[in-house]
Amino acid sequence: MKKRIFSGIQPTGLVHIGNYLGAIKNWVKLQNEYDSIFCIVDLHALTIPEASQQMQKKIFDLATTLLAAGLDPKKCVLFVQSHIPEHTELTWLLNTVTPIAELERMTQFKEKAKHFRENINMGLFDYPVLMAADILLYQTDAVPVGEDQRQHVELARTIARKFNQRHGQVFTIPEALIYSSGARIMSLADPKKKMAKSVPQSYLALTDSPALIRQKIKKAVTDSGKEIEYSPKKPAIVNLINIYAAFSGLSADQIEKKYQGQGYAPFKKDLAEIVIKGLKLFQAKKKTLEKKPTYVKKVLADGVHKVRPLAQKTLQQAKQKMGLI
Ligand code: AQP
Repeated sequence: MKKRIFSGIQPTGLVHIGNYLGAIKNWVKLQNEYDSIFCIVDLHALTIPEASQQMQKKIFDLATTLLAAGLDPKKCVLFVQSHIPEHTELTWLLNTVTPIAELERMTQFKEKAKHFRENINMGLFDYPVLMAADILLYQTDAVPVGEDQRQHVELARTIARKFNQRHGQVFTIPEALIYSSGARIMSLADPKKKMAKSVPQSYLALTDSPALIRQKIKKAVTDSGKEIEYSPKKPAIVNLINIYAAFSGLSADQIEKKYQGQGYAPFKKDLAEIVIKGLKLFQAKKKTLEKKPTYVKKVLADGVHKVRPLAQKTLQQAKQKMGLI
């Protein structure tokens, strides 16, 4: 029997190359080996102010992005989180075994609470428990994510263990599946922070035009000096080399050699062209899919049809163990 993977992505804005290299690119490969379930996590998105504006448009846009990037409905399942109500019901059950102290330690909560100071809502705090419910409902073996989500997957493991110990065995303990290449793509404006959808100057979107990609890469911050060096002293250049490596297939070492003694300008110029070329096919496929809303909606509806019985089965088991039925 194939092992199962589950992963999600929020319909919160333009998908960027961090999302692609850290998660989606791996999903496309893994769907050939694993029983694969991917989810557009609209309920998670609601924790951010204004997320509900044009939500249906954002969901459709994300679905076309994922399909154009290579998710194949014949090989994997894609669905929208809120279309399977078992996610929210299990969240409540899991809340009762989740220590508040664990949630208070979550880096993402601390960062988002700082960023959205006027909207530190309960959903933002409970975000990791909803994510645990997403993962545990499908008896997931592995969760392919970027490095920023490692802590949340760890918490899902803790919650599953606590539930199984207190109420009896129900949940598979999932593992994070994080690949070193592309796991943490940093902001183009500040290499100490991750590339993030909520910070427009930080990212290269998968849908950016060639002109915009050239402009953004030209403006991307660099470090002092002018050598192309893969060194901890040069975090901005390391980030650009990582992007170059991911799109070209060359190693950091090969890239360093190629640009020895040349300075930042020719390196950045080539990087822009490599990214433009790397996104060309994706962008054409996405345009075609945008003209097929009926097909895209059917893919999402079929996804619900395929996996809801699994979610219902796990929720029933959890409720039985907790004495609710
Ligand atoms: N910079 C990144 N490098 C590598 N992987 C990343 N991921 C996100 N940012 C990077 C991975 O992308 C997947 C989907 O992310 P998401 O949209 O569900 O979560 P997110 O972390 O909230 O996305 P953003 O872009 O960073 O948005 P905001 O601005 O809201 O924080 C996940 O697997 C994630 O690891």
